[in-house]
Amino acid sequence: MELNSEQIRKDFPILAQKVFGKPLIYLDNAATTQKPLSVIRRIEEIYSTINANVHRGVHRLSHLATESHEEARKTVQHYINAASSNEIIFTNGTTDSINLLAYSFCRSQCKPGDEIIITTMEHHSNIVPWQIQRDILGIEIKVAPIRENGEIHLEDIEELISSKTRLIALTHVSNVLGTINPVAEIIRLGHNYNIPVLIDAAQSIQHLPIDVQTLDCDFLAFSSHKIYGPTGIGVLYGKEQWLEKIPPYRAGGEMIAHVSFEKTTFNELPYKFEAGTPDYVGSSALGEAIRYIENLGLDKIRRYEEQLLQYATERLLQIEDLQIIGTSPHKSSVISFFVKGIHPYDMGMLLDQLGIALRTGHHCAQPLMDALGIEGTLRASFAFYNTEEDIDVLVEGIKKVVKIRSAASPLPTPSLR
Ligand code: 7TS
Repeated sequence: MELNSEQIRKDFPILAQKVFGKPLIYLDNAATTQKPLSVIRRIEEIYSTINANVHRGVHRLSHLATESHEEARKTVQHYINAASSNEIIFTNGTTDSINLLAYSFCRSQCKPGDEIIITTMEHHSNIVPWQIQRDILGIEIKVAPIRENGEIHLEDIEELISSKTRLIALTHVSNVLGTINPVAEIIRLGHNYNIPVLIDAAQSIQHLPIDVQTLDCDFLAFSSHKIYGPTGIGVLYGKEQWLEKIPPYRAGGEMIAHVSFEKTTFNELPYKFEAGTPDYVGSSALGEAIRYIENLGLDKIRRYEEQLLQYATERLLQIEDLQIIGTSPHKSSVISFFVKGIHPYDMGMLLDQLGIALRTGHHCAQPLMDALGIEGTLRASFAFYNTEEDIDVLVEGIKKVVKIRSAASPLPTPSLR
């Protein structure tokens, strides 16, 4: 049985809303996804029944809250097939996960002159944390280029590898181009040179099956809010031998074994990296979101979203002067585009009036925009609750805006350099 999007939409109350009197067409799923009722209800249920701080009390509620939090860790472990739940560190999102790794990894594994390889298509959160460590520690960042159609090629990464390379950090799926990178091959390449690899899975965890043991990645980061879970919680997966080797990032309660004013020893994994009260409500709700996806079936989600991508690509390309940025045959359900003569921001504002939510701008990937020679794009990104009718409304909306615009005095194309 394929996905029944009409039935699924009933699980997402927000989608039934009207915006400016028009039915909401939510096409900003790469920014954040909407939440199913089961996730919303789990949050309410925890606060209504078992709320207590975790790992601290002997009392019943604390025990139940701790159980819920640790159960969620196991749910994440099984979802990405990690070897142990000790390898699942709860953070507050992808950005936090990468900051943790950049701090802990660079300070323990890098000396001045060592190199980190990233790519041109990284989100700022996989650029800036490395730059901060670069400036403190005197390491260097090497950037793999992208090809014309928005792909990364293995040989371009291999060319950057040297005896000083300490880590390769790249995104699985580009949040702008939609490109699905050949991460398995890149991880193998890294390992041929004994270089560990971090995968930023912020844009893949909700679309593609990920098995960290088969992939053999050393680290992987993602955010709950992009996989139908709540905001404020995310995950850093790390191979146990790596997590044992690198020092804690934040310090405080929970991450210690013993504290005296002279000396402190740190807690075991995963708690060594989880200072302070964790977001046990968020982790539990993330677990619920994963259960929701597993019930639908990631393979069905993938097939459905591929159909949407294909349909949207074909329909959008029928619009005169519309150009899609990112044309790799290996794409996830993200389409960046612009229409010649219309600034993406203007287009986005006018589409908003029609109830259509999509994103405009540089999408936190300014170096990619520079490489492409543009300032920004419009971006439509799809989830399994979107339909072909949503895409039809988008296409009609764009045509309407083009018509209004060409009736007014035509703009130059400020988005193009
Ligand atoms: N990495 C990638 C590839 C992303 O797309 C994002 C967020 C992040 C990291 C950071 O995730 P966060 O949850 O820590 O913020 N991307 C987007 C986007 O494309 N539009 O809004 C947020």
